[in-house]
Amino acid sequence: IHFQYCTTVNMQFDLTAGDCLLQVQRSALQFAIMSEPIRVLVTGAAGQIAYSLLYSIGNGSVFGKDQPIILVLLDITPMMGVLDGVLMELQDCALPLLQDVIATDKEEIAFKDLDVAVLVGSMPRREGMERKDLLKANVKIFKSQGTALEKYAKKSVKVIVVGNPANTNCLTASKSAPSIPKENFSCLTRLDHNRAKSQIALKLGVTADDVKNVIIWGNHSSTQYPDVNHAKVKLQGKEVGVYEALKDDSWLKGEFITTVQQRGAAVIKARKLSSAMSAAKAIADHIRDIWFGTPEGEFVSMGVISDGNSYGVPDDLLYSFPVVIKNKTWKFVEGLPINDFSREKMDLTAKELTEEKETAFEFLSSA
Ligand code: NAX
Repeated sequence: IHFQYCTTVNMQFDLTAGDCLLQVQRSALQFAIMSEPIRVLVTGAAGQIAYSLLYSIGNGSVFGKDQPIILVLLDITPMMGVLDGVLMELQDCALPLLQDVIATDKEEIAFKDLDVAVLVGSMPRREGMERKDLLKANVKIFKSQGTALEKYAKKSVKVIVVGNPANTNCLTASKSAPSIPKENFSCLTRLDHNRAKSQIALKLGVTADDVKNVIIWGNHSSTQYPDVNHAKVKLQGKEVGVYEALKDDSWLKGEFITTVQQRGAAVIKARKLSSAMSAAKAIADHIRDIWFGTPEGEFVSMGVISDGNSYGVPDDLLYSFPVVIKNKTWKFVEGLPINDFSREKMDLTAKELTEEKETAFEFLSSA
């Protein structure tokens, strides 16, 4: 059935009264089905994470099967040839939801009228590069992209930062876009969250879906704290606490934590490339939850602005917390009891983020 063509002209002249009514009803249905397209930017679009991510966005797995999308791809000038190949492949996928795909190396084109910005591209750490040099290079990129968001994007834009150091890059972008609410910025710790879920599921011989409410606190770095004190697992149809189900405190307080913290490095060692498929899946999970909300009774981990949290994390840090999301707005999960073991680990990662922020801000004024 085609809903497109119910014009005033054919209603008046070409159709019988019955046909006309039917057409009008069909037209109304079309409006209900087809929403306005949203404009979604992915930076680092010629890179390996984007290569897995773009298909999920285009096929409706992120924003829904009835949400048309204008997809904007940004990368740096030397990568335009590669990006052209990605563009051709997206066209060849013949995805009905993709209304347009725009590939560019210009921020003023890329950031215009955005509903969603997924900032994946960043300066990678090269051999011999100091952490400070890496931060400096990224402050420059994320200040520039934050300024472009401020200038060109919708004020309602949702910004998801993936490029590392993700938390501090996200804070830099937010500071550079003061008219966009701070709450619209988040950084990806969902990959760490998914890794934690899977480690527990593997240990208990259940599926990842049977495990919920794990938490990643803090920085997306090796100081992150994967916490399962509040996590639940479904065993034989009943929900029980993970500590109670596993009865292996020394594993949970030792190897489990280091496995999750070091998982990225382990993937690089094995694959000679960093995580891409799992990173793209985590980005899709993160954005889908922002768009559609978290399931009742479940929370997820996300790097967000720490202002007003009740867990003793200093304000003005981009720190990963447990959050619930409704109507595209996140809220901290409140009132979880924190034991001494957790406190120490949460403070350690906050300290690292405070230091990263101070270093980044030294560069921010000069970038
Ligand atoms: P790739 O090196 O494959 O791709 C990065 C792309 O970004 C390249 O095409 C590069 O040209 C582009 N780029 C660099 N500067 C840019 C700029 N100023 N504007 C637009 N594009 C730019 O890296 P990939 O494996 O895709 O990883 C991308 C980023 O994700 C890295 O910073 C990586 O460390 C980070 N990750 C973050 C994760 C997280 O959980 N937060 C997990 C996965 C990943 O490690």
